[in-house]
Amino acid sequence: MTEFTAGESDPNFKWGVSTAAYQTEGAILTDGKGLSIWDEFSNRPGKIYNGQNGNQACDFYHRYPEDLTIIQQLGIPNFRFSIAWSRVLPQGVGAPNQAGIDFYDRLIDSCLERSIEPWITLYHWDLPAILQQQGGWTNRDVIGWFTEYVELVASHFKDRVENWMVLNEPIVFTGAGYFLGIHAPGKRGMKNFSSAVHHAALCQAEGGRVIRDLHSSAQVGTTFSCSLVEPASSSRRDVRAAQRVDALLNRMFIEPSLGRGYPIDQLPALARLEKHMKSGDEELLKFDFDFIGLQCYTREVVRHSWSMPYLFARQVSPHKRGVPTTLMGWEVCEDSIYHILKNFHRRYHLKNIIITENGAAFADSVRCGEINDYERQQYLSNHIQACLRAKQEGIPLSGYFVWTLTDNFEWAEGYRPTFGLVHINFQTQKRIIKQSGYLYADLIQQYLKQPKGQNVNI
Ligand code: IFM
Repeated sequence: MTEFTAGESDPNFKWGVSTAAYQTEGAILTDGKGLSIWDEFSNRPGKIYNGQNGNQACDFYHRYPEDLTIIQQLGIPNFRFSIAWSRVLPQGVGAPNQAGIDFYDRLIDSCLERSIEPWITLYHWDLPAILQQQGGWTNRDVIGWFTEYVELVASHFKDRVENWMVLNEPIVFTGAGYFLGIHAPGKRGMKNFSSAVHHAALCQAEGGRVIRDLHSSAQVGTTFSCSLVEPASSSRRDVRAAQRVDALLNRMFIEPSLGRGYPIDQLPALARLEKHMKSGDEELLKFDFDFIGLQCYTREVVRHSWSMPYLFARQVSPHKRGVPTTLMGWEVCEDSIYHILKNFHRRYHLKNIIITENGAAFADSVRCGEINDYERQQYLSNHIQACLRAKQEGIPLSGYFVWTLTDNFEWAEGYRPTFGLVHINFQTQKRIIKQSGYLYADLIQQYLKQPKGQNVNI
């Protein structure tokens, strides 16, 4: 195990693990569930690595008691999962599906019985397919659809759930799903993207208001993917390119919620968003979140490029730079998470930050029934250490969640990149806890058992 100084202990620090409905649940048509855009997209030929799909995934729908028992066994106190909108509202709006609500009731109760705190993400990319037939996120009516969904879920679970996140990584589901077409629903182009972005930003704030109105003591947050963006050289053109990419990846969704509007000065192409603005929208985009969830995995190095429309920037790939990477091709760079925490705090003076996802996909091999995933252990301890260093230096960081509990369906990449603390044999659904799972358990134990305010060495 890696030794490091974790700074002053904080008994209220939230250690957790994160998952998402489509990546784990399976049971896509069970007990009255409606189809989502991901159910449809991943069953279209040529969309997902090796023709894979999430139809069964980790079968979490049926196996959640076993998975929660693993969380309990590892002593992980917090579990973040998402609700599949189409499981509770198969038509997106209208008649709720009682069996779907019952599933989340059982899941939440089972967490609480095991003293695991549930954290709900309302939207982790699986829009009901029927709503996509009406334009999905490009249709401003999505605000009304989303409000109805959030009201249903928040009013039903508010008696047992304190921690809520509205959206998961809106730049990813709008960028990959409505600009690049590589994620569901497979739409492309600036027109789709700009409308989807503005409506998602409005829903981000509206969802927050709905939860807070229904559940005054709730901790309401939302999550953003983010990466340290650095220029490939100190030339003015590369520095400007890095600023544009930073605006797109790190600023576009948080700034309107803080009342700063979209960062159009940094990325002029975002002026397209103004076409979708109606009077009063600046106000509607604002919401004072109780916490901001940051999800940081890597660093981006970029240079100026005329051939990339709108952004005029392109990534210098980690392979070209000769740096270590994960199975996603992402650079391993714990400085990124440290600087992201520092930069977000310096820029926005946030009152409460939680790392709601961080983790790594590496190839695992089962030997004598065990998985000694050395690279993931290194990755996690280095990243956790970087986070705790930032906290020690005054960043209001109150939690850290590993992505993810079990290996699962990694979107367009299928089951190839394995991020889990727990391995799954997808033929048999047998679970094996990896060494990284035990390392994380150990680290949490060491950290939490230190007397308050005392320096910890983990
Ligand atoms: O698997 C995803 C998750 O759904 C959102 N954040 C990044 C993870 C790894 O790619």
